[in-house]
Amino acid sequence: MTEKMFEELNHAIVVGDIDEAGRLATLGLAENIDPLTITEKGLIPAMAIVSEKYDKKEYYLPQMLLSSEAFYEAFNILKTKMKVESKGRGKVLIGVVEGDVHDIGKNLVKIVLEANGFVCIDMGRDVPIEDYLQKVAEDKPDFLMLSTLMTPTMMSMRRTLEGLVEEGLRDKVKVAVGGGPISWDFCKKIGADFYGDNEKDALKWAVSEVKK
Ligand code: B12
Repeated sequence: MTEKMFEELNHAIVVGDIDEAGRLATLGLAENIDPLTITEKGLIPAMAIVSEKYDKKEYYLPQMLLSSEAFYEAFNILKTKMKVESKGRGKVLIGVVEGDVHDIGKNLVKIVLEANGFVCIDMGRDVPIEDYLQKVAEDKPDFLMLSTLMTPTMMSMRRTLEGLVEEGLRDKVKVAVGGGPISWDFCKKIGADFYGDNEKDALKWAVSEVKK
């Protein structure tokens, strides 16, 4: 897949052309391009453009929805060919916090971790705090990774951390947080261990923690 085709894939997602996004993803795979590379070059930049357009009020909810659907059309095709390495590097419980349905970022973090030997238990999106607490207690993951893209739902993140402390689970799991409104400052305030800007940060941190 040439740079031009990555551009075309980004364009298909930006304009919400679901069929074209699927076609180009399939084409990329047929050309033996690594699905993670296609995701990084052909899909992620598109969502940054969509965000910009929304901020500038060029896009509204319907356009965002179409772009997300086009993103997932391509992503789901690529996902089938992504290598899940079973190096057993560690177990990650990952999800989007209660009240938030934005899951594209979380899914990217998950796929990159899986491709690098981590086992991920995906809680999905808009997940009640109690579900996280129950899963941490039952499944004993090494890492809990929480995502949110909205300011109001930052509180769900804080309450999840508080819940871990109340249930005596906080020292049993390492916690990373991320998403648009999250920062190192907020991470420290709520007592999480790590804040990451993107999927590469999440992976780097998890790998470094495993080595300790
Ligand atoms: C696509 C989108 C949608 C799609 C979501 C589809 C889906 N399945 O995810 C749809 C159309 C459904 C949607 C709905 C809404 N949206 Co919206 N949406 C966006 C948009 C344009 C892009 C988000 C995205 O996918 N980015 C691409 C991915 C790759 O980036 P990312 O998510 O940031 O993830 C990366 C990093 O943050 C990091 N990361 C993420 N999680 C984690 C976790 C860990 C542990 C780590 C280490 C790292 C990490 O790594 C990821 C990969 O690089 C953003 C704009 C923006 N600036 O974010 C608005 C945005 C998030 N939405 C917004 C809003 C307000 C809404 C709605 C409330 C709109 C409405 N009026 O109904 C609803 C939400 C309903 C709800 N209860 O959740 C606001 C939130 C404002 C705020 N600060 O509170 C934003 C910021 C737009 C804006 N500028 O106002 N949205």
